[in-house]
Amino acid sequence: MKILVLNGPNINMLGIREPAVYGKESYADLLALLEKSAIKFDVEISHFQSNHEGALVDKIQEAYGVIDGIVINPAAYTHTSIAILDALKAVGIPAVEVHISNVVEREHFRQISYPGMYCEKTIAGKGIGGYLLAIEYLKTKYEK
Ligand code: CA2
Repeated sequence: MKILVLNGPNINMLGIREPAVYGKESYADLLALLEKSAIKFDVEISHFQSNHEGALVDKIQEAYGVIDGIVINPAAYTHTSIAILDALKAVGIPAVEVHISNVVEREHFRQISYPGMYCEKTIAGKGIGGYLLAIEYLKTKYEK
């Protein structure tokens, strides 16, 4: 099974500030966790991070016919991006939304998720461990 892990703006800066909200782990730690998850769940994992909405949309489109499941943390685009929602709908690939922080307990402006309207499941507030849970969910449900 092929899983694509997508991360939006500033996720590459994890660990340098706001540890109380996002934890102490860095983006490199997250990539190491993805490698471990690939072995643990016997899946092929590719990953992509961008600070640009269109680049994320391009990557979702490229996944069409190639990728079996998407794990996406759209970061701030969560709360604004109908373009990412439309791209997910266009490719029709099963997707799980991940948030490192517990967005439901945060500011009012973080309470809407456009990509989440497509995603089968949202995992929030579990730190970078949420990515592992999302991969496990996709593997269990869509194993090939
Ligand atoms: O909790 C999450 O995973 C978020 O998607 C993270 C986004 C935020 O805009 C979402 O509302 C929730 C922020 C990405 C990381 O931002 C940083 C802020 C300070 C230091 C390092 C990264």
